[in-house]
Amino acid sequence: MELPAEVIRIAEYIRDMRIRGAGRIARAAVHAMKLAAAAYEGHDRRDFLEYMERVAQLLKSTRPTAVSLPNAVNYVMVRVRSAKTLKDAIAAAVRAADEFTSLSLRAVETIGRIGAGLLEDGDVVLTHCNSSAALSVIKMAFREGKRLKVYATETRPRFQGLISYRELTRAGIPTTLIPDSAVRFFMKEVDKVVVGADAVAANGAVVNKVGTSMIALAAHEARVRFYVAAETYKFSPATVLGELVTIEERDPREVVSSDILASSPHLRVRNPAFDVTPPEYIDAIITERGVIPPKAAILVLKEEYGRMLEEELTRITLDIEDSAYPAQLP
Ligand code: RUB
Repeated sequence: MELPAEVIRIAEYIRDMRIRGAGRIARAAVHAMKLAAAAYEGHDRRDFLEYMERVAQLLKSTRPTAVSLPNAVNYVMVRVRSAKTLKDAIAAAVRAADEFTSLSLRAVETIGRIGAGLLEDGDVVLTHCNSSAALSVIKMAFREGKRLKVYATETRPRFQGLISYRELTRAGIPTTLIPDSAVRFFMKEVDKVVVGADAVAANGAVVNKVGTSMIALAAHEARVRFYVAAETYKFSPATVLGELVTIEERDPREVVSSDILASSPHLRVRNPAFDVTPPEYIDAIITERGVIPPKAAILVLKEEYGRMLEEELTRITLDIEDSAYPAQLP
């Protein structure tokens, strides 16, 4: 069966960033899976599984960095695969998608409540890009009566800082937009930095919008606290096994116009969308389970994906045994 047009459209919207931000991407993906399951017209469980695997693949292929995306898709697929009948598998997809969406929205809200405790009355906060989790912290602290001022970086080349500026201003928070390159200039006025995450690695390193690691360096130099707000479904199980998070490189036309590119045949442009901030530059990660030091990321992963990781390790061990030993046996 062909994939429904609406599912293909959601995948396109994620790829071209009309739907963006790690949390929103994850929720849009499970919504697409729910639509796909409800639109299935066949009569065979195996055929349905194969169809849902194609949906999962399409969604996972849209953007490579936000780990929330494969984690969300896998959340649904694990439940779909374990259903015994076609009817149960369809119902499992719909239920899992709804479950994920509500746990995700609740997590962002809880992060706001927990993180607000880290901000104090009178704080000047700097944020980068546009993160629902980071803004949830700032907005909640403001709602609690803390008088805050925010610097929002413009976030070249896609200017997501403008979205943050609008969202914070709408909430009544005095916000100033600054060029990314002015971060160090303003850092002496800043009390705390709060950013989001696309992925958190097992060693506590955080992958977020490109520029985040430079902000962390500037904060470190000025002894300004640097907080990351991240739901636990942004923690990457694959990094426990040593895998690196893929950094997306986007079209050079996001950096310079097609006209300039066409008239400058020797101009080379690179456009990484994310960078990695080492755990040493992060004071704490605010999750819906509580505030943790970055080095405790491995514990969150163990708690969240313990069984899955054990299965993966067993699979790898078996693969190694299968492939390596027979060659050496007589
Ligand atoms: C968005 C970005 C955000 C994280 C966290 O990048 O880096 O900081 O995704 O966002 P892009 P949230 O605009 O390229 O998707 O807290 O909303 O999940």
